Amino acid sequence: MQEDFFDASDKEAALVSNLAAHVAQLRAEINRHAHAYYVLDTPTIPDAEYDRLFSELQTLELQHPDLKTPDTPTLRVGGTALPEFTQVQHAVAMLSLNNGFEEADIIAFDRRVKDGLATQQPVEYAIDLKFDGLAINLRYIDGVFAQAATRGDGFTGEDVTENIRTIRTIPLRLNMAKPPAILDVRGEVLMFKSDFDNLNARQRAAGAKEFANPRNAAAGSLRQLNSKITALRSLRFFPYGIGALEGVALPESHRALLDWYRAIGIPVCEENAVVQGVEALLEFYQAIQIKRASLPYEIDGVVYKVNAFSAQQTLGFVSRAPRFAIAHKFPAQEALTTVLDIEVQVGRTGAITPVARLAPVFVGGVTVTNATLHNEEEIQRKDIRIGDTVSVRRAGDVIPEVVVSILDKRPLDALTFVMPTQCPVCGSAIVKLEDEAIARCSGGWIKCAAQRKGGLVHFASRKAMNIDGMGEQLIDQLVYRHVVTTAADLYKLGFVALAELDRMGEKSAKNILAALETSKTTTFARFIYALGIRHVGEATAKDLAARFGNVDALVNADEEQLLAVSDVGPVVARSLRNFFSDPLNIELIQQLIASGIHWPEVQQYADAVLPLTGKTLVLTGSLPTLNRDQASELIEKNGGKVAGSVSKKTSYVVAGDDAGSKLLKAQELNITVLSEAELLKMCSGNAET
Ligand code: D41
Repeated sequence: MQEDFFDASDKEAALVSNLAAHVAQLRAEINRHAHAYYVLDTPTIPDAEYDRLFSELQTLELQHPDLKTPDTPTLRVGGTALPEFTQVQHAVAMLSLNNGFEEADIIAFDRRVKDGLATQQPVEYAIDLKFDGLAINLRYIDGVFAQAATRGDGFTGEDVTENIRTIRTIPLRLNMAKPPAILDVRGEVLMFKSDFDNLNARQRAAGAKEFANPRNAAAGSLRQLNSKITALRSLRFFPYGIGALEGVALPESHRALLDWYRAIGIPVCEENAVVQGVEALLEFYQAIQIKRASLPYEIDGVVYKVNAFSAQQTLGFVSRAPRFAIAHKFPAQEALTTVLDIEVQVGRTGAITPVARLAPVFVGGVTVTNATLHNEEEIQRKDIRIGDTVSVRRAGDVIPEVVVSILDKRPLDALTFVMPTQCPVCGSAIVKLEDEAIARCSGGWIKCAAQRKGGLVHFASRKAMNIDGMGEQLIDQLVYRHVVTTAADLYKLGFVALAELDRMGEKSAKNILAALETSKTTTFARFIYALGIRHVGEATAKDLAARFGNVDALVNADEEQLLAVSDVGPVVARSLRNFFSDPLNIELIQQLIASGIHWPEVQQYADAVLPLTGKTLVLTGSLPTLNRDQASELIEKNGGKVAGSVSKKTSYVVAGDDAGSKLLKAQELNITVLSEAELLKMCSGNAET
């Protein structure tokens, strides 16, 4: 036997070296899977198998501490808490960046660059996104991650090595045969929007404080003395520059540097560009602003850098900022202002929404004077008081909201908001059901003008009765002048009453009357939806129309019959019964129909079993002749339902050209895929769309 050739100590040595090889192999395997999972977003093995490999490595390292290496992935889960952060001197100072806001600032920057380089030719610039995160220096010694430090004041930062080690996309060892003796990678640590939302959901569930925005969450996570907490926070890193470098030649340009980073295993943000001249900078700025909301992370601008390092060197620095780079910032999305008052608004269903009246503040490109506070609980949770200085946020077309109250700035006489007990519009009692966060005015539309107004706006809206020109402002006047009380009154409006209103000429009055007339020809589904019954949205209205076919059948349906409709659960059924058992609502319906509202007779599921009755279809790609609306209408006319995504409940997927992931999902789930021709054939005889 082989063993006879070894003495005892040889045997031990062989076992240890086998073990070392095994541990190294295990580590390499884990790194490979982790890279696929965290960097490439394409997992290569099931999570459970990964966990098994990981805990095997942990166990082996625990039993044989000498086999532990500084780049082992097990260190990524965090370790013991630090008493405090230690200071780190940066080998090369971390500069700051000058900011520009206007095009003129950028044109002036380009002018200075051209002057500095003594050229009239368009300059080659590299463009990066400006991440709203924290600047960090990563130090690699002989290719192994050795230290990470915050920017601090640019000269001295804090040692956050163990926290940074938990960031899965940062390689612990560079992917290169001959690594530099020293490499300082500079970049931004940030949190993706989705990770931020998940974190806040977890904080909420744990009763812990939520973070105001991804930047605060990233900063808070990085400043944890206990890296185990940081490890749970899904931070990311994107490089944007370089500090010290020893033992390897510096790439020639910013772009070449990023390409090199990518090659040695440091993921680079792919939203970047190299362009010639200042016009192209401004074009990129415009284009990225449009894309901004759909990016998975938050940015607060873009950064322009002269691409060639030689030119960067020629330009040099002014005080601590480079002359070769400038940040082109977006208008602020968040700004500070004071809460002048907190009032409540009454919606269509009586929902009472507290609204902060604010000292006017310019944010996200507009002046904001109001911000929603959602509900009473939200005000308590965020501890917002009248008189407080608050941070207000407005992103894109989103309704402005109060993010956080700045407690340091709270005046002594700040007032706590008290939810009124009576509706500010009609004086009826405000009630709050136990299971709802929302308080409501109990007046209903009869007593409460705000609810009447909301109900009428809904009634006239595009997806309901689609009364062209009957908008909020017009309805506001009609309601507050008591010209109109119910939806039926709209159809009694005459020329004189309309022409008397503010901002209403003869022509507009005529147009409104014509629009009212046109709206009378409608569908049963639209009519049901227009009634504004709580919990009855467009889809439920369509189901109800198809199931009951006419007003009498719907109004007289009992709870059991209502529950038989797909999508109608106990809450919706009860809401429908409530609505139809109120004689005033029945009178309203009768008046509306008497005024001439009508619709083509509905084919009912119950009477005729249609070709697609009970089937759910999903559309994907572009069909040869039908557009999306036409295809949906065809399917619904034939008793089918159209859903937005493919699931086990999908009966058929109708696929056209350029069908995407829905088609793949259908194939995965073994769902029959139809062409447009096959769909038309199934519906033949019922295809009059
Ligand atoms: O995304 C960023 N926040 C960002 C910051 C970026 N994309 N590029 C940057 N480039 C530089 C130079 C030009 C000095 C290499 C920066 C910063 N600096 C920077 N961030 C904080 C201070 C300086």
